[in-house]
Amino acid sequence: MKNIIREGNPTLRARAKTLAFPLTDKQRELGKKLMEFLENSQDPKLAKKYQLRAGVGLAAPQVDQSIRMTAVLVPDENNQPIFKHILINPTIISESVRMAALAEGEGCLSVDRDVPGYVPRHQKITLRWYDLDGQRHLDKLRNYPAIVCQHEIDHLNGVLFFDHINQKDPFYQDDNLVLIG
Ligand code: 4LI
Ligand code: NI
Repeated sequence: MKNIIREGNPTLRARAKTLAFPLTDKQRELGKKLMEFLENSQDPKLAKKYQLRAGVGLAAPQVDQSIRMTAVLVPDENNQPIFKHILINPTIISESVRMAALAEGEGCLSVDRDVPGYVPRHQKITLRWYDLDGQRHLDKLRNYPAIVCQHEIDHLNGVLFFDHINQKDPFYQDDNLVLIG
């Protein structure tokens, strides 16, 4: 299916280009493929069959396309999507002072090793983006979906999750950081 590039590939460290509307057919197809990958990766049978590692977000730079596009598919405990969108040119328009991190740390489909530590992110964000048809969207997110969107937007800016981990004390937790999960 998709060829996911790994840490060390310079595309992962580049600032991805803003997209212009209307999108090309190829760009629209790419958005749908990113989401399809996430759906398949979260399906235990398909994941096993195709040897896919499960993810809740996949950004275009991770498939070597340096454009500002990412798919996010966050399921709840019953596997129902709580946030499912293909984001074009996503922008965080406001963010909480309060920070949050996944208690178990973060993983990334482009990073094949385990990098332990807390990844502090804004607990709440207001996000603006465009869909494949160029329609504008605005949503307030908190906790897990907010963390995933920040991880994916980082990919559009050449940032990887471990860039945020405290080098001296990976599990340092200041008073402003709440743990999730
Ligand atoms: C199977 C089916 C434990 C370890 C817990 C798995 C369906 C880690 C968490 C999933 C961890 C699904 C995830 C992310 C973490 C860890 C991503 C499992 C897929 C949990 C998603 C982008 C960080 C996102 C919570 C090192 C590939 N995803 N777990 N982090 N899930 N998943 N990230 N952290 N410790 N990464 O990885 O998609 S933001 Cl849905
Ligand atoms: Ni990632």
